[in-house]
Amino acid sequence: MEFECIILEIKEKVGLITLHRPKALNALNDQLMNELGSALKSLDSNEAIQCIVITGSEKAFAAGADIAAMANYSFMDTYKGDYITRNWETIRQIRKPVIAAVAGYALGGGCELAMMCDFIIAAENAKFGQPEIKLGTLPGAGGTQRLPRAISKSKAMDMCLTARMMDAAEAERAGLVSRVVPQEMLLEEAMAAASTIASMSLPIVMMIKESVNRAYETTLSEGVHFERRLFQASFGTEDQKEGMAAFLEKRSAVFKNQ
Ligand code: CO8
Repeated sequence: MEFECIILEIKEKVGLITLHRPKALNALNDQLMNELGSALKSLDSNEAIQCIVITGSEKAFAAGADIAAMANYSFMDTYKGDYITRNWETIRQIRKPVIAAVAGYALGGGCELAMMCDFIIAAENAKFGQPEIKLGTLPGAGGTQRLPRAISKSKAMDMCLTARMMDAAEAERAGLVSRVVPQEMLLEEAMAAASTIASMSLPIVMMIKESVNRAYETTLSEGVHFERRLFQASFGTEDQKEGMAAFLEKRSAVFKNQ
């Protein structure tokens, strides 16, 4: 598939997706979300790929859903036609880790897209916000649900109700992002993190992603039970034998994804 709104590159075992609608600060329209979904699915099913990075430009990761595209929708358009929302859940089906490398604005749907990734590495100029209230609407891709889980109810309410932006330092303090790096280091840092993950056993990586995500969907005791089963399952892999043997033999493990 030819892409117009994203750039897809393969760098060794890492798939790099760059959101690319520079004139609209990477506003997320239907075409972009279609292309993103299709690129993510193709990377997920590509056995040579072990980790995925999504990034934007220096000025904007994404300034939100495309306001021009949705301004005139009626309730029936959005409800019956499922316009706007229909392409947004694909990323949740991806089993390999997805890192968001965010510089500049991550607003509205842009902030929500970053939060749907497994973790966020931010450049010092990153700004996160849910300004939908200023447009007479509210976050529609999980902002009101994922923000409270990520940064507490108080800060989530503050951001969603006042539309104020959070800078990278505050986002790191609040736990929204895992690390903040100088802007010129952003892609290097994200790709290095992705390469580190890609050097591990892919089935184990996928089990860890599944298990951490379960923490958001269930009770502590169910989550711990789920984790225990996956931990036990890891002893059925060749990679566990290799990882532990390599430690005992004081050498680097060579994982076969088996
Ligand atoms: N949609 C469409 N176009 C946009 C958007 C957007 N979200 N953001 C910026 N643009 C366009 C501008 O219209 C402008 O285009 P043009 O040059 O043709 O006039 C161009 O990008 C550059 O923008 P600015 O001139 O405004 O640049 P500034 O540097 O002055 O300002 C800002 C940057 C602060 C980021 C400003 O552009 C802004 O406030 N943008 C809108 C931010 C916003 O409100 N985002 C939330 C959108 S609503 C949303 O995301 C709902 C999510 C629901 C998802 C549901 C799916 C399940």
